[in-house]
Amino acid sequence: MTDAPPPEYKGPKRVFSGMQPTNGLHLGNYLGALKNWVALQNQYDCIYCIVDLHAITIEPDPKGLAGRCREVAAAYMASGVDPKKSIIFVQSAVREHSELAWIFNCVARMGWVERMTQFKDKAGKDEQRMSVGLFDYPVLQAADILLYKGTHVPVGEDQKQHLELSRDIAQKFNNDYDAPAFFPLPEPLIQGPGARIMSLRDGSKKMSKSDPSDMSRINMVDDAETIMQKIKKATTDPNPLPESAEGLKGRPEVENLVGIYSAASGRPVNEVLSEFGGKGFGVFKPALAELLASELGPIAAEMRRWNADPGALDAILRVGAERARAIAQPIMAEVRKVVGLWHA
Ligand code: AQP
Repeated sequence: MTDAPPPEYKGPKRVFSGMQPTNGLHLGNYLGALKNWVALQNQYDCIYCIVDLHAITIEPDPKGLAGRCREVAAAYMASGVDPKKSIIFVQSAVREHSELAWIFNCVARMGWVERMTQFKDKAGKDEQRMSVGLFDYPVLQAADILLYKGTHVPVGEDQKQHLELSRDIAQKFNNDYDAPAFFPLPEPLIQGPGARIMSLRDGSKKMSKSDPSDMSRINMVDDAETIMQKIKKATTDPNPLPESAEGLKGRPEVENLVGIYSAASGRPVNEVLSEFGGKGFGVFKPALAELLASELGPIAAEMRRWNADPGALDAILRVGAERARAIAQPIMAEVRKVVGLWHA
């Protein structure tokens, strides 16, 4: 006898994703996530969160945290996330995220969470000195998504393993509580050459906010001159660009720059190489820097405009939180019943 497949989730399709308000956002955040978020708004109901509870897993920043949340909201909107179409809000404004995370802590297994490579990467040799919150980060992430019964999650490739954990948690919750298809199994939406943008200094490391070297990343607010300097100094090799994608194998830094060009221009890698193949970096790097400056320049200007008006940002985030609560609270009430928690 074979097991019957689990029943299908029949609820509405809903996109959920978020970013941490830690340091400034960079090109990886933009090409890997934000640019796709904007495109998805016309296809789905989208909820875009600023995950401040995640940000406190590394170090406290009580004076700067609220300001950083505003900056991330400004980056979302400057990139084209439209608060009339999508819900934009700050995670801690909806208390149910923490409540569902606790319930999921009791569903997730230690072995599952211990396998998460991002914790190992972030903790390095200092695992024992990391916060329990950093270890538990992917469980809170599962709660973020499933609190809204999110079905689709646009993220960069680095988040793929966390998404698989969210699916495992949803499945085990549905099984343990005999609540077939209560939670959907959220699908990652990981798209195109922007899904994995690497450090400009080391093609084996992802571009990251926490890299100590600012030369390793393009920040969304960098001006044209800074972008040019960083791209010119980006690690490459002495050979010209290859004529096709095959020739990028074993050249991770070159592959990264070509991938960035492709993601920013919307042109496939082979098309980029048919223009630049056989040419040296003296030609390609300035063209790439100009392309990035023309894409990021207007976004940075719009971010500055939003950042100068914190009252307007707060108003949008307040409305976003109300809309988010209106979805989350009834789902959390159902969860409490399913789990059998006291609700007299
Ligand atoms: N290098 C990247 N390439 C493609 N996508 C990326 N993302 C992050 N880095 C890259 C995507 O951006 C979204 C938000 O990420 P986050 O701010 O929540 O945290 P993160 O992934 O931890 O980003 P960083 O820059 O690496 O921050 P630190 O250094 O603080 O850990 C996610 O969708 C992610 O996939």
